[in-house]
Amino acid sequence: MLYAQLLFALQALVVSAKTVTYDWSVDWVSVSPDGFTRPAIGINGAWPCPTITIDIGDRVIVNLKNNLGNETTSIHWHGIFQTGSAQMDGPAMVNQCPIPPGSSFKYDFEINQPGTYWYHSHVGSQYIDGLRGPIIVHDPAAPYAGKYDDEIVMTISDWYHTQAPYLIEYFESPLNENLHGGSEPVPNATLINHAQNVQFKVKPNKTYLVRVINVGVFSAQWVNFDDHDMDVVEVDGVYTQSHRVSQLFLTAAQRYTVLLKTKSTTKTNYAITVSMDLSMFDPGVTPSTLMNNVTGYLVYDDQKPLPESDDFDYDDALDDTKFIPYDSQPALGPVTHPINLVMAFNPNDANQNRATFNNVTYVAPKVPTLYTAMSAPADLVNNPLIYGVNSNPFVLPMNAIVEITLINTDTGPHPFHLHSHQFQVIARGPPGPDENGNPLLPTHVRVPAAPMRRDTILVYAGSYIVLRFKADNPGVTLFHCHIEWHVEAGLVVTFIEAPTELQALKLNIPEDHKHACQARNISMVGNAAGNSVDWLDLTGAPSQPALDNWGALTYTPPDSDILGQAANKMLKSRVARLLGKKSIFSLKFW
Ligand SMILES: *[C@@H]1O[C@H](CO)[C@@H](O)[C@H](O)[C@H]1NC(C)=O
Ligand SMILES: *[C@@H]1O[C@H](CO)[C@@H](O)[C@H](O)[C@H]1NC(C)=O
Ligand SMILES: *[C@@H]1O[C@H](CO)[C@@H](O)[C@H](O)[C@H]1NC(C)=O
Ligand SMILES: *[C@@H]1O[C@H](CO)[C@@H](O)[C@H](O)[C@H]1NC(C)=O
Ligand SMILES: *[C@@H]1O[C@H](CO)[C@@H](O)[C@H](O)[C@H]1NC(C)=O
Ligand SMILES: *[C@@H]1O[C@H](CO)[C@@H](O)[C@H](O)[C@H]1NC(C)=O
Ligand SMILES: [Cu+2]
Repeated sequence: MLYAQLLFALQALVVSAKTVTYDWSVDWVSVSPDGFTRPAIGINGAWPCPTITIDIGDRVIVNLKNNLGNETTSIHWHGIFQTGSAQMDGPAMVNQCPIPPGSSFKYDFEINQPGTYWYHSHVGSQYIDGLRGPIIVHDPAAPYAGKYDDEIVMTISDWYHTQAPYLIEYFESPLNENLHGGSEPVPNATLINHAQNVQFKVKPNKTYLVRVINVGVFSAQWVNFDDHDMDVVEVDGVYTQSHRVSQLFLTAAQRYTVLLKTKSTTKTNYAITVSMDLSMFDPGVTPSTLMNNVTGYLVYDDQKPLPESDDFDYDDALDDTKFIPYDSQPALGPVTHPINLVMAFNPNDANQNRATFNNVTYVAPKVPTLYTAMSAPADLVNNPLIYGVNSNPFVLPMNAIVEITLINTDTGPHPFHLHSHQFQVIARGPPGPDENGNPLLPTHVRVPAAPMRRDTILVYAGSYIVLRFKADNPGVTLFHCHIEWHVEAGLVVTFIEAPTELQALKLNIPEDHKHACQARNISMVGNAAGNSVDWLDLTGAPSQPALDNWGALTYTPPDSDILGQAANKMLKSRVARLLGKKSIFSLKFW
C-alpha cells in the first residue's frame, strides 16, 4: 500500500516536471527607484529584474545575452544546489569564465528543492547595479500547502546612486584606507521591491504567504508589518516548525517566508517599515541624506488613507539559530574535516583594505577553479596546491563531514554564504569581543539535536560561528561573506568538493561556455597559474589585487562625509596621475 502510494507520488513528480525557458537580454536601463535617476542593469529592457517562478523538479533554462557593451557578466542562482551541474553555478573565474559583451551563454539546470531563492550577478560586485531577482519554487507537498490564500513576494535592498565600479575603486583605494580606515561605501536608500511606497493590496480574513528576500549588497534590515504578527515557515529554502515573530531581521542574501493573517475588517490600512542596520556603517561616513527607512503598505481599502509607520523594538530581533527545521534533521557527525577560519581586515603593502582568512586574501586564479579540477591529472586533483594559495582552497573528499569554525576578529558583523549546500548552524557566539578585545571563542559548544539549517548566517563582531555540512555534491563551492565590498576585499574561501567524483561526472561544458573563455584568452586547463605541464609549478598565479586598479573619475563623496573638500582634491589629483593607465575595468570585470 505504502509502496504503491510512493510509486504514484514518484510518477506524479516525473509527469509534472517541465522545462521553463527564459530568454534574457542583460541591458543598461535608466531607473529612479528613490527619485534619483541613474543607469542600472536590467533584463529585457526592464528593471526590477523578473521573478523566476517554477515548480519543484522543473528544469530551468536561461538563454542569456550580454548586451551591456562595456562589462562582462554572469549569474549565480543563490541557494540552488546545482547537483550534477556545478558548471552552471555562476561565479566568474570559479565555475565559469565571465560572459563577454555581445556573447550568449546558456544556463541549464534542475531545481529539486522548494522555497525562496534569488539570482544575482557574480562578476565583480556587479549586482550592486541591479542585476538581481527572486526565484520562487512551489512545492505541492510544502507543510504550509493549502494553508494560505495568496502569495506576496517582497524584496528588500539597499541602493546606491553611484555605479559599482566607481564605488569599488574608491573602496579599495589607499586614499580610503588613509582617510577612513577602508570604510565601505554607505548606500543611499533602502527599497521594497526596488521602489518606495509600494502597496500590497490585501483582503480581510485571509492568510498570505509572504516571501521576504534581502537582495541587498551590504546592509542587514529589519522588516516590520504594523500590528501584524508573522509565522515563519521557511528560512533560506528550509521548512521550519512554525515560529511566531513580530519583526524579521535579514542580512544581505537571507530569506524568510511567513504566513501573515489579515485583519477581519477593512477599516484601516497598515504601514510596512524596512529599516537598515545603521551599526554596519562606519561612524563618520554616513551621509545625513541616507534614506535608511522605507515604507510600504498593506492596503485593505484603497479609498482609505495610508498611515504613517509605527516605531518598533529593534532589539527584539529574532535569533535565527533558535528555529527548528521541519524535518528535525539531526546534527551531522562525527566531524571528519574540521576547518578553522580566522578572518580579519588589514591594509596590504599598497595600503589597500584587504580581508583575509588565515592571513590569505582571495585573488581569482588564472583558470576558473572548476576547470582546474576537471582538467587536473587524477593523482593531483586532490592536492590543494594546484588551486593556488590565493583561492583559499580546501579539498573535501566525498561525503566528508565538514565543520567550519569561523572566528571573526573584525569589529563588524558579517553574513556568510555557502554555495551548493544548506549548512547546519551548530553554534553562534554572542556579539564580542571580550573585555580584553579578543574575539570570543567556541569553547563550550553544545551541539543542538536538530540544528537550524540555512545558506546564509550572520557572525557577530568579535565572535564565532560553527557550521556543518556533508560534502556530497561534487563541484567547486564558494564560501564567502555576502557583503559585496568584502567579496571585493577577498573574504572568500574555495571548497573543491569531491574532485575525484567530480572528474567522474564528466560535466558537459557547452560551446558557449568555452567561447566565453576563448574570447578573453582564459585557459580552461591547468592549475591556478594556467600551467598544465608542471601542475605543481604555480609561478605566475595571481597573488595580489592589482595596485593601480582604481581610477574612478566621477566619484563625488557625500556632502557630510568627513572626506570633505581637501580629500576630494587629493582624490582628483591622484586620479589625474593615473590617467592614461590601463582601464580598471578590463581587470575588475575581466
Ligand atoms: C557602461 O555603460 C553604461 C551605459 O552607458 C554606463 O552607465 C556605465 O557607467 C558603463 N560602465 C563602465 C564600467 O564603463
Ligand atoms: C471576518 O471573519 C469574522 C469572523 O468570522 C467575521 O465576523 C467578519 O465579518 C469577517 N470579515 C469580513 C470582511 O468578511
Ligand atoms: C527610521 O530610522 C530611524 C533611525 O534613523 C529610527 O530611529 C526610526 O525609529 C525609524 N523609523 C521608523 C518609522 O521605524
Ligand atoms: C597570521 O600572521 C600573523 C602575523 O604574521 C601570525 O602571528 C599568525 O599566526 C598568522 N595566522 C594564521 C592563522 O596563519
Ligand atoms: C589572445 O591571445 C592571442 C594570441 O596570444 C592574441 O593575439 C590576442 O590579442 C589575445 N586576445 C585578447 C582579448 O587578449
Ligand atoms: C548618495 O546620493 C547623493 C545625491 O545623489 C550623492 O551625492 C552621494 O554621493 C550618494 N552617496 C553614495 C554613497 O553613493
Ligand atoms: Cu563581510
